[in-house]
Amino acid sequence: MKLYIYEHCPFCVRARMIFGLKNVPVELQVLLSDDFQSPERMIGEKMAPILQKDDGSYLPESLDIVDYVDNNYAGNPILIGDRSANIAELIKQLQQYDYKLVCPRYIKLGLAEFATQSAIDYFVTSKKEKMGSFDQCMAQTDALVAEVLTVLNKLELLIISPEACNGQLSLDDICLFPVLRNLTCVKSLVFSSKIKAYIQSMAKRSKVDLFFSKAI
Ligand SMILES: N[C@@H](CCC(=O)N[C@@H](CS)C(=O)NCC(=O)O)C(=O)O
Repeated sequence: MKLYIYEHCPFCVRARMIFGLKNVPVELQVLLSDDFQSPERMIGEKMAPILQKDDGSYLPESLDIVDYVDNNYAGNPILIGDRSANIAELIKQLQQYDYKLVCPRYIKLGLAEFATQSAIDYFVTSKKEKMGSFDQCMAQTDALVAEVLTVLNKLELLIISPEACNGQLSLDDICLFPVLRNLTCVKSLVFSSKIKAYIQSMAKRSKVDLFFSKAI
């Protein structure tokens, strides 16, 4: 199977996780951020992730990909834990910081989807309407980090184990880890040891890289 992704995309990380967690081999192919043609040819719109199945057909939508792999590969499903409404609420709150805190950093991390200037230009222009200039967002880092920390303090109380936030792997891990992983590109954001342990354990088991070493 082949998975088309953007490295920065939290939805793509969801799809990558299930392959890592179940040890199912997959070829990763990073799309350029301004490549409309490839995704439109595969699924009729510009959107990632896209899974190309073994039969050559294409499956979009991160949670559909997770469900497909979990139910059809490498034995019994592993995402069998209950979900938590409290975790879901905190994920929603953390997702709001993807724009102002994390997007301006993505283009500086050397990610494959931003390998060309036109790919960077497309990304910056497409986000401008929702978030203003990237430089203005970077200047708000301290205030945004303080806000994120208040959410992370609540999350800390809910994480039961570094192996699975609710104690047993569930879709909450598939939705929570990608959001935390992307926050690892914010240099001044210091995670508590409990949350850091969760991030590092999930990264290892999912085989998804973190951004700590290139954080800005
Ligand atoms: N509901 C979709 C959302 C995927 C999504 O929003 N992907 C973004 C990247 S983070 C995308 O491809 N946006 C189009 C673009 O970048 O132009 C899923 O879960 O797969």
